[in-house]
Amino acid sequence: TKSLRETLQEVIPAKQEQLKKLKAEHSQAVVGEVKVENILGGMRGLKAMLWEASVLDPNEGIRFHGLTIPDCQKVLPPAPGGKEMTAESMLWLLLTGRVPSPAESRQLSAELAQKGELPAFVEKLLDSLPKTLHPMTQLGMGVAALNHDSVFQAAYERGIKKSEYWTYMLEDCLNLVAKLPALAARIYRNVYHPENSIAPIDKGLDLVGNYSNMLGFGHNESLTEYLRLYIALHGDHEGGNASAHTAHLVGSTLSDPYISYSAALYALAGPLHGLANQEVLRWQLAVQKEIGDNVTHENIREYLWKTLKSGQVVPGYGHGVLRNPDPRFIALQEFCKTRPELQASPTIQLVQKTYEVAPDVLKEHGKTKNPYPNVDAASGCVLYHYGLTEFKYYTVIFGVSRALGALTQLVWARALGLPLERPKSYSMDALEKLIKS
Ligand code: NMX
Ligand code: MLT
Repeated sequence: TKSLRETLQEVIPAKQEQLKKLKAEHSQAVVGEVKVENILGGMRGLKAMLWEASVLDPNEGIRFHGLTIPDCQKVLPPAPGGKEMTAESMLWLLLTGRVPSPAESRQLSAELAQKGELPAFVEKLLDSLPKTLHPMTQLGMGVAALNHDSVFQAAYERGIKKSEYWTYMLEDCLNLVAKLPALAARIYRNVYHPENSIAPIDKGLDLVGNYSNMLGFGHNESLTEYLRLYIALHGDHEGGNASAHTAHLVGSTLSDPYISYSAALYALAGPLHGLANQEVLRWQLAVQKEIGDNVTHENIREYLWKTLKSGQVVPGYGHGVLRNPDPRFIALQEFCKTRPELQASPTIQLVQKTYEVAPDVLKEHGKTKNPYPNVDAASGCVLYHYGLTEFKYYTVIFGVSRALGALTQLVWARALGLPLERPKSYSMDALEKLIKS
């Protein structure tokens, strides 16, 4: 059994070599063009970023180091007694490009559990926040405050060689991943269940097992397994999505991973990005409130049109890159199919029925390039069914997960010595001049 650090030490030199070769032999190769529509259209489709851990195909969906979601479900080790891949297995794959053995994955679980407690001042900070402050705002604040103990920042101040950056970065990143469950669970407790105490970290459990325990759902094995799948699946979605890209941009200034990831969380907190899972539940509850539990396809069709005609987007549908149903949505649906109690749930049935109607409505509406569901269309409904009904909290769970990919890239960006990100911008006047020239 190798440690994560030893494995990374092993794989980094080859990647550094690959980058050197790319620079030396292909720096001037053309891989695309920049059109005015890219500049005006949120850089959609522009090939402009290096991102190691995953690549998104518009039709097929995400691959993590070449592995599809079903591949990962087959090969990544689950928690002892469970079936779903753990966050640790996914993190190991994202960081190293290798599938960990069960022993390696468990070793990482033990390390994270060891590091999982929060500093007292962060607990105090969270406890002092008003309950009415959105849980995502609180999460970003807690993550930023953890930079008090950043080893990267301290080492940078001391003066270290560029070649050593990644080792300090890795320590901070593991520390942050380890502390996210305690941070996120404390926010849940403070905002929704102040009467409860938070379970202590169990050193024998995986990261998500502990998270579920701390949220107060540890007794519900089905929900815990769902959370494992959810957190592994949301871990990375290549580099261009708003949260991952933000972490990468801020990290490129050599900010430490805590403040880089805090910034990313505030990108995730927007309704066009991660907050959509909260919005999906809000939308579903509004449908159920208006129509009751026996919602027909026709009812949904009407409600979809009502949403669209009032100028709002249908949350959970559409995507900046994907042009097919999101395989993460499919994986979450498959999870539901394995459990009869979920199949019987009106919330989960509504997700399925909406999926049967919405693509045609969106096609007829004619605006979105992708009329199919993204992951957010399904992710909240299982949580809701099992009693985690506080939907303003859902994006926090996404935030615990996205750290896996965003922090992986920060380690790789420092290992590869990637530069400060600084694209060129133009005013409309300057752009017109450029077009004429
Ligand atoms: N409902 C209604 N209209 C939509 C939708 C939708 N679900 N998706 C796209 N459109 C509209 C979009 O607003 C735009 O209209 P306009 O020309 O008036 O500005 C037009 O269709 C073209 O947009 P696209 O090029 O298809 O989509 P884009 O790449 O700009 O945006 C999303 C992608 C995901 C922001 C967009 O599809 C959306 O707003 N979806 C709903 C929110 C959502 O589910 N977000 C979650 C994404 C996944 N995540 O977890 O981050
Ligand atoms: C994500 O997981 O980040 C979302 O699907 C958005 C994206 O990829 O643009």
